[in-house]
Amino acid sequence: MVLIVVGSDSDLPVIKEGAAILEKLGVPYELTVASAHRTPDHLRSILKRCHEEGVEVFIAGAGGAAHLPGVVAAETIKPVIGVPMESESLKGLDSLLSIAQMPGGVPVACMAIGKAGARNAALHAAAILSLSHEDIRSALTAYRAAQRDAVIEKSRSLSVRWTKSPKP
Ligand code: RP5
Repeated sequence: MVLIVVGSDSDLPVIKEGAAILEKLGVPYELTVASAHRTPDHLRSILKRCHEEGVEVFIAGAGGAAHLPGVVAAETIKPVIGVPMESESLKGLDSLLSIAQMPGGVPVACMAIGKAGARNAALHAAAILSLSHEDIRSALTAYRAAQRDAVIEKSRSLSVRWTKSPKP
């Protein structure tokens, strides 16, 4: 249902955070490495195959002059979610702006830089799929409920409660 593509194997530790969430939600996905500038033909052939196989949402992660999500979006009308990778020199600001600032006409949904973005890309892909897949809608609803319960539990265990009135 989802193709996750990253521009380099150096992006894998980050994007795997998102892949783990798709697994948790029971969303079938393929994870691959293909670069818009280093392997353009390879990328195009992967996208063509994924189209034929019925992939419904694309997640593309890249860093620096991060044109990979835009190039993926150029090849499909299906939703494309971009994950800006943290770059060494500009800490991912370059990646963020490259992905977010797509000129009007060919959209890419841009997530946050790094691991938070990778996780949110998976959750956003699941949200899109949940419009037409009941099982994913249930899994996503359960995920949100578990997240809420975990925060409430942490809040309970951390809260300082007055046992006596504070001295004036
Ligand atoms: C981009 O260049 C990749 O997405 C990666 O984030 C960045 C650096 O790639 P490597 O030089 O580590 O292969 O294409």
